[in-house]
Amino acid sequence: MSTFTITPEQVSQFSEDGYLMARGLFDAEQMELLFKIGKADQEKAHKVSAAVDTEGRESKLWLTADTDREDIYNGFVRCHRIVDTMEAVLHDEVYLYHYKMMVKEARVGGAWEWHQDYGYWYGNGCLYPDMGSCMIAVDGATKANGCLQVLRGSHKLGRVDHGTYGTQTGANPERIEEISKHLELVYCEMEPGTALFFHANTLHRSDANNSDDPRWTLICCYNTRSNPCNDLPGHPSYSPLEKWPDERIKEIGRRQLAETS
Ligand SMILES: O=C(O)CCC(=O)C(=O)O
Repeated sequence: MSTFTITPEQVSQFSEDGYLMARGLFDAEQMELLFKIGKADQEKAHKVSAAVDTEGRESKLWLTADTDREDIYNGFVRCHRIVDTMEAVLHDEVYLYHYKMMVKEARVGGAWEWHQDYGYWYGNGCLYPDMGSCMIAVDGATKANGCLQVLRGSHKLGRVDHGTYGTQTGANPERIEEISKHLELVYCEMEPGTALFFHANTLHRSDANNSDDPRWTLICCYNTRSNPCNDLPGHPSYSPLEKWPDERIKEIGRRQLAETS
């Protein structure tokens, strides 16, 4: 399979913008395996929980920090093309903080309010915002089905005050209004297999899904080794992450799919 190595220009772009889009980071077979296994996964379906948006709609996800299994999710969260990229943009060794499937179903999936992930993770005792996420499109993500939106360069603002909006942790709306006058709003439309790396202080949100198309994304979140953090369920403190060759995604995925079908 093809290799992916982030270039120095892309590292600079991440430092400037607070995010980096890697189009086609994963190929069609990798994505078909994740799609089929993820959508049929009854164990994870039972773990789905909802955060309610300000309109009362449910934004659903499952989240885990489980690294004990040799499954397709671990194939993704441990793969070099994600972990090496994250280490390059965060300038440190990273470990897995958790991973989650954002389950934005057609017609019913709710919105995510403006926030920084560090708005959530600050409360977990993470001392620095030196953390990041990689969002992988499982379905195509478009404006119509509620793709991620980011404010370009917002990671440079530092941590914005957060409160509770619906049942979500959200950034202060007056502050967002002011920031929006100055920073560009970018809709991150993504084909399946495209990945978006973004900094923990990058302001982001997404609309509710009013379309007929589901919008599932797998988000792999990492903390840096030198960032002290409380050891909480689903939000662990440092333990080394063994990286796996990218080829393992297909090896594991083919086996897992055969076992489950
Ligand atoms: O799935 C989305 O649209 C938003 C996800 C998000 O904001 C998050 O996980 O921090």
